[in-house]
Amino acid sequence: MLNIIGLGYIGLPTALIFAARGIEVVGTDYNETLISKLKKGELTFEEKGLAELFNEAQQKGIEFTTDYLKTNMYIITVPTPYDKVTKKIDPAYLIAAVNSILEVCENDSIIIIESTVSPGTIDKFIRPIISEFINQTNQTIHLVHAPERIIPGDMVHELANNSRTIGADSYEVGEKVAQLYQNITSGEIVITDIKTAEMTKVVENTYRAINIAFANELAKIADYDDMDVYEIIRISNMHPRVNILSPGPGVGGHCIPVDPWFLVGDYPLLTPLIKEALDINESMPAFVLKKVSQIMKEKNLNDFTKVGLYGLTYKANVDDVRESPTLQILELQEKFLAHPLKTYDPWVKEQVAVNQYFDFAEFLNGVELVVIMVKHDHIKESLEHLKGKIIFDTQNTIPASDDYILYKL
Ligand code: SAJ
Repeated sequence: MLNIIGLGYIGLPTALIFAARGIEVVGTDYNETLISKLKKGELTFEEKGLAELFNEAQQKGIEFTTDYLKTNMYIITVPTPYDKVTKKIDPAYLIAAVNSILEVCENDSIIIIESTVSPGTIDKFIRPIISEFINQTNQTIHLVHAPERIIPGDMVHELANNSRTIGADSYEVGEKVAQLYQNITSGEIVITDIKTAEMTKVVENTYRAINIAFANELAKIADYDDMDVYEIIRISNMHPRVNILSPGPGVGGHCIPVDPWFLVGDYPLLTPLIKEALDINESMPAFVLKKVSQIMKEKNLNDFTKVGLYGLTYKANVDDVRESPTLQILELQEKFLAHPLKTYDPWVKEQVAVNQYFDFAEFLNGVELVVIMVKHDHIKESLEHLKGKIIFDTQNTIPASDDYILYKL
């Protein structure tokens, strides 16, 4: 039996896919409300293909509980938050999960950590707990790091197809865990040591952060000298070895704006490129605000109540608002005691911003400048509602039209 600890954005889909593929799974979370929802068959967030996977997992008998189960195989998918000031990881949830597992697990258990951690975290915080337990009980416990790789918006497909990294202390244990993951993915499974596995995860997200930063810097150059950054990227990408990403209003989510800071924090003198890239990405919300104020001046719009931010999530077609560029803009405004701009997001049903609307027509009412922050499919399907408006499309998502005045990043 496989006990999966932490049923959030990563843990829930992971538990469901293992169960759907015929593994006996019990999902554990300390949040009673979440567990009672799951027991009733209600999903806790929206994700393509997740409802179907939930059905399959239920048919195969998946169980949910707030307890830790006695077994010999655990996967930990708890959050690993970071301190916003020091940028250091907070391993408290991870440590708590490991301690709770040790209270119930069988001898010779394997504890697989999927949560993202900074390189060295397992050696520094987790290994000492395990060593002490082994000394006291004479039992054997094996630690494994199998960093998650799935992208919100396409999680179910990626769970079933991505290649995986298994970091273990011995090849035998790595092989056993690789066999477990073979049940869910058709991708290649690579076995390495734990520290390398930790490092690859952070490196993968840092690679993406740097490439997004390059696109963002190009957007600033193009803006300064009146060029079309999208045309420049489109043409450059025709070169067989060039693949520039898209500029945007900032980088959100819990991974790409966060993980690279672990490297900057641990190796400050060796990471000038990474640090600069992160600073560029973090400067984008302020850049958008500056452009908004320029557009307002150009159009003689001197009333902020006539400006609305469309999109609160950190990217398109998900309901996740963590570190979203829109929330960053609102924080910036708050810092300067400015009245928060109107916001609307078709995917966000809970209140996350002060001046948030839940009805698109009400949001648009009185708004003359709509800033598209997120390229939800919804906005592309709602073009007729934008008639007569000024649009600042930070995501290059809607076509030029005589119906509205269009500005781009
Ligand atoms: N973004 C841009 N321009 C782009 C691509 C993305 O500005 O060209 C922005 C997005 O709008 C968003 C942010 O970057 O605000 C991050 O979005 P994303 O779709 O690139 O990635 P995440 O954060 O949803 O998921 C990433 C993935 N990592 C990589 O692609 C290397 C995913 O595979 C990881 O599992 C996930 O981080 C994680 O949990 O670490």
